[in-house]
Amino acid sequence: MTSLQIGVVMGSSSDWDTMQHAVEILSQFGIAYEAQVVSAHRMPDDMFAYAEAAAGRGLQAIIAGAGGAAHLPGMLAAKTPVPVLGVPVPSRHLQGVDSLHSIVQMPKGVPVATFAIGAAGAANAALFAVAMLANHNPALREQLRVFRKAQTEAARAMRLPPE
Ligand code: RP5
Repeated sequence: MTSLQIGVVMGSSSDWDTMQHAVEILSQFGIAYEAQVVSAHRMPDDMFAYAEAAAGRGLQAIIAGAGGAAHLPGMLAAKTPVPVLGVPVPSRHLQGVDSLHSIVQMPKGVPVATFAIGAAGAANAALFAVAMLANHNPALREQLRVFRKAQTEAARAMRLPPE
């Protein structure tokens, strides 16, 4: 059995619609992951415990999604040396621009790699995590090459007007 590689966390189950796109990619590439709710504001002690245990549990990266006052990725990054990939979840009133600003505007010294708002950001965070793991895994790098090639071929096959 492959040991756990990537943690996917989010502030609420309401973030799942967005974050499932990260999980889909990780599944597609056969990455061992876990997914759970870890809320910065509603369960701060659990958040710190998760961050403090992450390196020792072998996590190679944490994909963290949150919406609104999206403090989860930044606070995780503050408490772990494991790379944190932040996904801004679309919010009800400000469409996720608030989430994006909350996640991307980290102070110098505590980075969070921040992705696009919504589904594309979630999928890309997972693809970025796959690329990181592929640095030390030739078979995974080949999988990534095949994925990119299929994407290129699909784009080349596009015809206008779209059906
Ligand atoms: C954030 O508050 C969560 O990440 C979520 O995006 C947002 C709203 O949460 P719910 O009120 O839907 O649980 O912490």
